[in-house]
Amino acid sequence: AYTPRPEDRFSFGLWTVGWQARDPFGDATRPPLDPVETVHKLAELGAYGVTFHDDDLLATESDRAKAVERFKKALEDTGLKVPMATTNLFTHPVFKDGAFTSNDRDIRRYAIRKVMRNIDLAAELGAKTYVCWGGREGAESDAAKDVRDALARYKEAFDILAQYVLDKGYDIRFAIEPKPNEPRGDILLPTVGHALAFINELEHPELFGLNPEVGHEQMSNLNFVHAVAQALWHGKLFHIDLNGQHSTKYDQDLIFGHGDVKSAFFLVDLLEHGGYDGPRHFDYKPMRTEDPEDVWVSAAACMRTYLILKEKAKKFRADPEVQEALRAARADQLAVPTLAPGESWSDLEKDEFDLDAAAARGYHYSRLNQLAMEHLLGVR
Ligand code: GLT
Ligand code: MN
Ligand code: MN
Ligand code: MN
Repeated sequence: AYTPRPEDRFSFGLWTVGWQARDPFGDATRPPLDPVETVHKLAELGAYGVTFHDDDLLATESDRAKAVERFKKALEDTGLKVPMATTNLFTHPVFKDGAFTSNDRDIRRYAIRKVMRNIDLAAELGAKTYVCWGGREGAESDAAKDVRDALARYKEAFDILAQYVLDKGYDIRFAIEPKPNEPRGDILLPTVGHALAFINELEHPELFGLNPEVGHEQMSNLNFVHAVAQALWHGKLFHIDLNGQHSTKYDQDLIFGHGDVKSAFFLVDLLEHGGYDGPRHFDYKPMRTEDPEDVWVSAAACMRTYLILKEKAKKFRADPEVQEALRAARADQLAVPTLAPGESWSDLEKDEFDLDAAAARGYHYSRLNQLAMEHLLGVR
């Protein structure tokens, strides 16, 4: 029952399983991984798709044309899809002060060119979503740049890229990925909320949505389930990066569910019952302690955990006691508009209301929450 199938729409970035585990204190602990091998392994494990940065394709073959040919052949041989692609605007030293928001104009122009070039490949491979994670767009000092100018340049870059996609006739939408810090001291568009507000200022807001990542909101001590729910409510959940994180420390990129498991449970419940039909994309990093075989164990774990939580969420929703507890909490009443059809503010003045009785009513959330815990702990 927990065997992943392509219908489950699981996808992985080449940079996830391919991470060589270099960190600020130590060298790589694993050899480079050939993208062709990744495609075959992911297909064997039951994944649906693979995603990539322009530069990821060059992991073991420096000739771009050759690398693309080999990658395409692997996709054909396995049937794996490319639902999303993205650009590396953070590794090369040229991006040390940002890409779209670098103080240097020629660097900003180069960055936009680099994205355009990879959008062509993304379109060719059938990707519908183009992720933009601005990891280097930020600063360590408030003296470094005027944030208002930086946001104006950020907007300018996205307006240019939207026009590029429209002029080329590509069926691609952009998904902005927020993150509060790391690698920059402070990153622009740090949370889902900041990004949602920013999108409203763009020339083509309809082409822009979100790619929220579990750990990135949790690094800000925010509730990821709430962030995703709000993105859904705005019609902006274009894509999602699933992983695990233990609260407010460095970006851990753990296996999905290996951080805050209760949040992971409610997240899967939301994704499965909230109308999200996009890929379930894992953006995790196999731990530095792991060898090349462990990497595939960790990839399989992400998918298996998702499927386990999916089944638990389904049982939770179907449990008559849970349904009863939800009614007792009046959770269903929240979906009822506060004014009846045809009513206006003047009708509120006619209400008879027993303030003390209303204040005395309990919501019985302890029982509801315990039922969720028991489903999660496997005793129901
Ligand atoms: C990088 C980052 C991720 C982003 C990737 C997309 S790159 O690994 O840490 O969160 O999703 O650019
Ligand atoms: Mn991360
Ligand atoms: Mn990451
Ligand atoms: Mn991510």
